[in-house]
Amino acid sequence: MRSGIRRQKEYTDFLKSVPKLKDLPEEILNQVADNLDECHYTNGEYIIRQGARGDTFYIIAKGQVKVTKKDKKTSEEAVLRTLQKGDFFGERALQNEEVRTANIVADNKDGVDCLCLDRDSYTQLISSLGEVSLRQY
Ligand code: 6J7
Repeated sequence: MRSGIRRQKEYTDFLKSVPKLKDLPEEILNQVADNLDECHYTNGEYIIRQGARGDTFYIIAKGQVKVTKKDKKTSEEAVLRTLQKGDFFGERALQNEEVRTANIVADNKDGVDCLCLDRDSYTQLISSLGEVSLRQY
């Protein structure tokens, strides 16, 4: 089993490879790393469902996901983009306690691994980073 210290170093190194997070102060990166959980999803699984309440922020550690959104008129799901390792998602519903604004679907035959952060840790450690919280699509 990985020791806590080794895992924290592994996570901190990974966070430093994420362009929009890498400039956070080392102390904050360490606190983020301390609060991350590993989550695994199988191919095709909905990680986030549009319209649901959500309390988690995600960073992709392995695989890719599709971002999809339901068309109000046709109810069909359109793919908006795909995200890869090092990309993040799920910040929108954490900004104003609102619901999820799109679907996130695992899109990798070997599954998708994410590092997940709860609402409190996101609010405390990351939400002040405009590049994350105010991201425009
Ligand atoms: Br990534 C991404 N691209 C989009 C987009 O074009 N529109 C919307 N509404 N959301 C997008 N997202 C991410 C964003 O992080 O999909 C997430 C769904 O849950 C969203 O945050 P969320 O609304 O919490």
